Amino acid sequence: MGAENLAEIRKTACPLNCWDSCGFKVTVEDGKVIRVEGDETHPITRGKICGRGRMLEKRANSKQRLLHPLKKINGEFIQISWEQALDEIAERFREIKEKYGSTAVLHSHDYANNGILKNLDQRFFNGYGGVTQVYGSLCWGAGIEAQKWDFGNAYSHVPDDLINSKNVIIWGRNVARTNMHLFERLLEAKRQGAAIYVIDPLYNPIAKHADEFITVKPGMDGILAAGIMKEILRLGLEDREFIEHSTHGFKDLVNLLEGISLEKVSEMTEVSCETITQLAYVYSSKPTATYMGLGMQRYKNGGNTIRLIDALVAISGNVGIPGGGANYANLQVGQSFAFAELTNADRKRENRQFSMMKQAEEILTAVNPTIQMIVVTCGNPLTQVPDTNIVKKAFSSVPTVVVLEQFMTDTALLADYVLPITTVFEEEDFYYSSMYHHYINYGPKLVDAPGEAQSDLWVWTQLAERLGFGEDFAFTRDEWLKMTLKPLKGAGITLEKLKDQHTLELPVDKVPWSDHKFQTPTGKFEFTSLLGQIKGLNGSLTLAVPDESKWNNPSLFKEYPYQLLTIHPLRSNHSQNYHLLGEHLKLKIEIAPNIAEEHGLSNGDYVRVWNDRGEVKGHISILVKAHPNTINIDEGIWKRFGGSVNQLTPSGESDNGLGSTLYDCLVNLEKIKTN
Ligand SMILES: Nc1nc2c(c(=O)[nH]1)N[C@H]1C(S)=C(S)[C@@H](COP(=O)(O)OP(=O)(O)OC[C@H]3O[C@@H](n4cnc5c(=O)[nH]c(N)nc54)[C@H](O)[C@@H]3O)O[C@H]1N2
Ligand SMILES: Nc1nc2c(c(=O)[nH]1)N[C@H]1C(S)=C(S)[C@@H](COP(=O)(O)OP(=O)(O)OC[C@H]3O[C@@H](n4cnc5c(=O)[nH]c(N)nc54)[C@H](O)[C@@H]3O)O[C@H]1N2
Ligand code: SF4
Ligand SMILES: [Mo]
Repeated sequence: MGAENLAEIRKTACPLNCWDSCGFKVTVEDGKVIRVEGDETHPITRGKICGRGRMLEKRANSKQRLLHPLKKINGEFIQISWEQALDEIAERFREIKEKYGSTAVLHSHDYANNGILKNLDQRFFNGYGGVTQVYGSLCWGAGIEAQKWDFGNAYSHVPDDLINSKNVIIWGRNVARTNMHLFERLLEAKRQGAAIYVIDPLYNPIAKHADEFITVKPGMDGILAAGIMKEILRLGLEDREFIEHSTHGFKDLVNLLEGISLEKVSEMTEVSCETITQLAYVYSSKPTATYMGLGMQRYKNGGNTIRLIDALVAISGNVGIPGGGANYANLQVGQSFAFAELTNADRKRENRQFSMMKQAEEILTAVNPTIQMIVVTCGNPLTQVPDTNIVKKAFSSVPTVVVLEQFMTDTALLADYVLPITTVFEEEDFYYSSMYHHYINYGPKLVDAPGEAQSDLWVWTQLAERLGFGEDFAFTRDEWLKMTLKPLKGAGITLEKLKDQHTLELPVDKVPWSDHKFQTPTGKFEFTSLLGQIKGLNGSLTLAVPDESKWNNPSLFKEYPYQLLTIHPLRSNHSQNYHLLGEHLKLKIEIAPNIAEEHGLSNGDYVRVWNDRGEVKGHISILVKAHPNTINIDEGIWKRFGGSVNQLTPSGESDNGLGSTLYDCLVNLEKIKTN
């Protein structure tokens, strides 16, 4: 019998934190995953996946996988048994709670795995009594909060609705790289006659397919939206009916727009007046869909940026109509599941929160209690959290650091205990993303984990037993999965059906807000936000600009004249694949042509990029059509390959407090003489 006959093809799903949440067809042979492909029956994936999805096979089978629990003794890791690791960590938990209180433990995490059961970490920490948690998001926090202020929630149209759009604006979303199935649908829409406009400081691959590419100065999209709104109002193209009946605070918006001239908008955004007027006509020639990305809200003024774009979508009458929408995220997806029950929210006794962005500063300054232990799950803060040098100092200052990981990352290297964790193919879960589409995917366990790797859930179960609340975890995988799906019973979604069909459509609103009933305090779309005011913040729209800019910080700008973007890498989800891409990786520094001219640089030249926070070195690549004075270095790079780029980035919080300011970053650059 040939080897092929032993191979079996199984369906599962991509666990990566990504817009697309794909369905997989995986070939399993001799107890190993040997190939990962796209499921052609999946309504979004339609047989195609990206390189990151295919690389999951390499991740799972890598020789670099962590196989045993490790403990650091005198600066060196030694292998210990699970028994010893769990006993010692449980003892630390007990001791810390007694001496300092449970919030002396910090749970530092991100969302590296979209499995629903990954949220059981919260159940563990709640059962323990409540730890210090991180709030806000490096990823999309400013924009989510902005849409909650405007609409009451952050909802997108379903992917199929794109077919109804006459115009599509891709505003700061690098779709060909980060959201491939939207990219494919855009090409289809274009073939069927839709016009595509791309607004971005970088000439990314979707820009190449656009009817028009509009290059904008980074961080200035809110001002651009204000200029387009000014033109819509001047030309009388606004949707009066919607504004009158379904919005709150329109007068405040008009006053704001009167405070800036079109010429000033053009000068600040570096977009011509003609283009701004043209965009006013595009928005009014309905239906126009706006697909916003997350890059453009990682600025101090990020909340206002998204709010002004929402306002533009609203006044042009594109809210709640097929083919329209202010599409940013789709929280309807995550809101479908029974989170409170899964995480046992009521069990929490103590509570303290650190900002996700400033977790390092907060660790260093915490009192009553100080941080005694950090537990890291589904995250790699040493490469992904801004201002790496402070993050390193903070994590090194804490007596016990426990990292649950698949690989020896920069963060794991700093740990006292490293616990080896399974990959997607080695445990059962279901996967979803609240970013783009509304289908959930089932992922069965396909192979055994190598070495002694165990699931996160197994670790929580073991620790809970040792700490006396084992009954909180006394459920089978089926019982957990059923628990999360309970609210969907009425819609006919059951675990049996999900296991059988592998992909199910959630009962979401396909064209959100079509009834014009918004989830805001006034029930209307709010130009002036009551929620913002209730939170003690400025609920009015403002014409804010980035923090690190010539307007807000002229002396800094004099020293550091270039804007640094650190966008998401093509071949890796954040930091996840760099160690698998080969040891000869070169850090690439992409620059706008004017910077190359000013410094006499050519492709391949070796340069240093720096600011007051840190520096990185790498090789020049000149980007055609990039906005002047703009630099990009892809994020996610490990220390050993010249990273992290977050050595340069600021740990600020966005205007509404919940997002990061990763791209609100000025730097300088110089050529390094290598001979
Ligand atoms: N290949 C790949 N795909 C991914 C990921 C990955 O790491 N790798 N990560 C996933 C995750 S977690 C996320 S959050 C998403 C993010 O998906 P995206 O939002 O598409 O990507 P980002 O890299 O966050 O943002 C980069 C885009 O924003 C643009 N941009 C930056 N600043 C500005 C600005 O001021 N104005 C405008 N108009 N545009 C701006 C950049 O030029 C770039 O086109 O991608 C997901 N998909
Ligand atoms: N400069 C800059 N920094 C950024 C960004 C940027 O654009 N620029 N983007 C930000 C964004 S959008 C995001 S979402 C964050 C992402 O930040 P992170 O989520 O921290 O980044 P990842 O590299 O995806 O992964 C974290 C780690 O989780 C591990 N992991 C994967 N699956 C599991 C699992 O099932 N269990 C456990 N215990 N571990 C697992 C992986 O091995 C990996 O080392 O980064 C942010 N940081
Ligand atoms: S990373 Fe995103 S696009 Fe790639 S396979 Fe996974 S879900 Fe699909
Ligand atoms: Mo993200």
